[in-house]
Amino acid sequence: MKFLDEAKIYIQSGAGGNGCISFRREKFIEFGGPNGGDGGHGGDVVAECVDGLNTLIDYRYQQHFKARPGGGGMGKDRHGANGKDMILKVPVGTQIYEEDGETLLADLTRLGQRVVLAKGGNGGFGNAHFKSATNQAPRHANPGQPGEERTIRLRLKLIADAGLIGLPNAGKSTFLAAVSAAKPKIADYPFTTLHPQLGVVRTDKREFVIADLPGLIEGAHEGIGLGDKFLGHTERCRVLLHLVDGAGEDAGEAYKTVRHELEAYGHGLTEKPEIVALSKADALSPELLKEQLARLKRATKQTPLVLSSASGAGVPDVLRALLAVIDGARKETEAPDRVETAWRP
Ligand SMILES: Nc1nc2c(ncn2[C@@H]2O[C@H](COP(=O)(O)OP(=O)(O)OP(=O)(O)O)[C@@H](O)[C@H]2O)c(=O)[nH]1
Ligand SMILES: [Mg+2]
Repeated sequence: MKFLDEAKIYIQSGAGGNGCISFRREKFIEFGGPNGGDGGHGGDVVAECVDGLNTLIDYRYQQHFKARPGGGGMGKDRHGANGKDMILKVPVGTQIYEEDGETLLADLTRLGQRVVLAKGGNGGFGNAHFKSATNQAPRHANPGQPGEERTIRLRLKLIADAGLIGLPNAGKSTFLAAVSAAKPKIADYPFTTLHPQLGVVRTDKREFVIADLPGLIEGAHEGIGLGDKFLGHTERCRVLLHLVDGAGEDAGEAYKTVRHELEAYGHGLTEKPEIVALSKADALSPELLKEQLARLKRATKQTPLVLSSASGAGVPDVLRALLAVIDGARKETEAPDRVETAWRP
C-alpha cells in the first residue's frame, strides 16, 4: 500500500431542503388548511477513525467530498428526506487542520472517534408550520439553509510507542525486522526506508508498537536528504530509540548530528526519553567496539546499550529498556482517569 501522510481536500455539506406551500384540497372538505411539509436536513461531512488504514493515500485520488442535500418538503404534510452524510474514513492518528495548516480542528486518536467537519443546512419549514389562530392559510414557507464549504488539511501522525531514529544505514529497519513481524526493506545504502512503517513487538508477554523511520542526515531540517517532516510521526511516541552505527565512522559525531536535527525540528522531540544503542556489534572487533562505545558515551553522557540485530545479542535488553519507559509513561497518563469526581446533588 502506498503511503501518504498529508492531504488537502475540499468538503461541502448538503443544503437543507425547501419547505413546501400546499393546501389540502378534497371533495366535500372546505377550508382544508395548509399542509406543506418541512424540508429535510442536509447531510453533514464527518471524519471517522477506522481500523485497517495507515495512510491517507485515498485522498490523493479524490479531493472533493460533498454530502447530499435534504429533500424538499411536499404536500399532505410530507417531510423531505434527510441528506446522506459524507463519511471521510481516516486512519488513527489523523489530525485535521484549517486550510492554513496551523489551526487544529480535530485530533483523531481513538478508533471509532467521529467529528463533524461541516454541518448540513437545516430544512425550511413548510407552510403548515406557520398556521396559527390569526393566520389560518399562510402562503409562505422557508427555504432550506445552505450547507457549509471549506478546505481542510489532513495530517497523519502515526501512533507508535517507540520511534526509531538515526543516520541512514544505522540498522533501524533491520532492528524492526528482528523484533517484529514487519518486513521493511533493508539494504546497505542510505535512504532505503522512504516511508515510516509500524511493527508490533511482543516481549515479556507485552505488546508495543515501534515505528521505523527514514534516516536523518546533517541539514535534514533544511530539506537535505528526505528532509525532516517524517519526524512528525515521532511526536506522539513515548520514547525514541536512537541507533548509532557501530561500523560507521565516529559514533559520537553520528549521535550529535542526529540530536542536532531533532533540536532543529523542535516540537519537544529533544525532551522525549531517549534510549541510545550502538548497533551492528557483531561486525566490530573488540577494540573498535570499545573505542566506539567510549566515543558514544562521551557524546551522550550515559552508558549506551549495545546490540546486534543480526545475531540478536543485546536486543532483549533494548526492548526491556523501551518497555520500562513506555510503562512509566502509561502510568502517568492513566493516573488522572482513576481520580473519580464524586458529584452529589
Ligand atoms: N553485521 C550487521 N549488519 C547489520 C546489522 N543491522 C543492520 N545491518 C546492515 O546494515 C545495512 C543497513 O541496514 P538498514 O536496516 O537498512 O538500515 P536503516 O537504518 O534502516 O537505513 P535507512 O532506511 O536507509 O535509513 C544493511 O546492509 C544491513 O544488513 C547488524 O546487526 N549486523
Ligand atoms: Mg530503513
